[in-house]
Amino acid sequence: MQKVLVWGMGLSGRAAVELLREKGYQVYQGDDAQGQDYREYLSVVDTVVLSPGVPPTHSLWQEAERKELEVIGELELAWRFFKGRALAITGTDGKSTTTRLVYLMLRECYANVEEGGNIGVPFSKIVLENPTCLAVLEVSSFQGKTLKGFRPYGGAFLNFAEDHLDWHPNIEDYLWSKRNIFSRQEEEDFILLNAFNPWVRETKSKARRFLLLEEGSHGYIRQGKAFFLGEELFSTDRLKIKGSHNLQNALFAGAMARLMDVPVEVIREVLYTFSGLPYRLEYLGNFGGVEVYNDSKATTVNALRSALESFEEGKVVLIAGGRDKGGDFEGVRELVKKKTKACILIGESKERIAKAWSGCEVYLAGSLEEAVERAFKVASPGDVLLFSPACASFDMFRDYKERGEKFKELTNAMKGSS
Ligand code: UMA
Repeated sequence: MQKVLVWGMGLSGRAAVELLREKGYQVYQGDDAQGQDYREYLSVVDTVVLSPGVPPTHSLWQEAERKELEVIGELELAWRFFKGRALAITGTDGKSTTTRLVYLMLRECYANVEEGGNIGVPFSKIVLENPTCLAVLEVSSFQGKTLKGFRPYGGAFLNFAEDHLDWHPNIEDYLWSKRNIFSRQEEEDFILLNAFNPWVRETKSKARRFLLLEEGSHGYIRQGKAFFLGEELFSTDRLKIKGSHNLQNALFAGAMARLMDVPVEVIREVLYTFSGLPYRLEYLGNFGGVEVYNDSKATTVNALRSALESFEEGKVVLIAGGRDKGGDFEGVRELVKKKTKACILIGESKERIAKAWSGCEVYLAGSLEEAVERAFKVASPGDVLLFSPACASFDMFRDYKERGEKFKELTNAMKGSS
């Protein structure tokens, strides 16, 4: 690696450029949104560093491989300059919450811990500023696909379900990209796997394997108590975060922290005080008797399923829809029917979802604003207003955060007017 082209000037790309410059490499950079053409660089560089958003169908990726240039992602680039230990957390859902929990637990016991990767701070930025730290990394499948030397000391593969089929060519590629995160682990490393999910369970790694969730496996939850390696980790009724998926996240985080020698008391303290990440089934409050939850981060059908399972039957007024990522909406029809009183659908996918949820009380809305207004008309005191889109946000918003903020703003305005 001598002359490098970095493509995509978002968070990852900018951090990669800074890291490479600091290390003395000759760096070229570009971004499709700025109308730049990568072709002029391909005869000059030997390595291409892609931002995670750049898909495998991108002609740059394909042409670079045809020319036998090395193609890596920003996370792999950072790894090459990293001198500390990394913990990698992945899964279709729950990875940000688990990453944050592990970080909060480790921070109490280690002097030099950083949190980054898909959750927010690019790994390249961490490596530039603190290359010997213990890095708790959320790793996405986009980042996983381009890893070649990355070897996390500890790993957690939380769950796996269909997702991101607008980026990965097929589900096999999505699974391969997740498994690739752990494929270079050695015997002294460890990996935590979801025992119930066959795709996860069969992940190959030389590391010490710990299976979680199934009763009788290394860690599980029974009668309101979570256990790992025979030791009681926490009581489920003391957690502030809602839903069975969050119990699983808590178990994975606690088990990972325990394997890093964090005392059980510290694990409990963190779990019993953590109230969740913004936009992930975030409780916004009671608005005229209606409990409002902001789950804008739910970009998959699976995340919607987890959210719905957290509430009582027939009480939920659901707002969903956005850019379709190829999700199986038919697969949740019965659950939607059981849990919701009404569904208000928005975005590009609203007609498709309405068709998939035939038999449910469905309204179509032209904007999120119209949807929120309608939701408050339909909901009665004692009901739950849940915004859990099960779709990407890019048809109407910059990202799920902007979408979540807009929802917060709109519901607050309704509170003001009620
Ligand atoms: N771009 C191109 N060509 C493309 C695609 C993008 O030029 O084909 C350019 C865009 O014009 C833009 C830049 O690349 O200027 C954006 O790059 P990016 O989409 O890779 O985003 P970053 O800002 O670098 O943020 C990335 C992650 N984004 C994605 O994976 C899409 C962030 O995860 C992550 O927090 C950040 O790196 C730091 O590590 C976000 C995400 O949505 C939260 N992740 C997905 C998810 O969680 O579902 C995987």
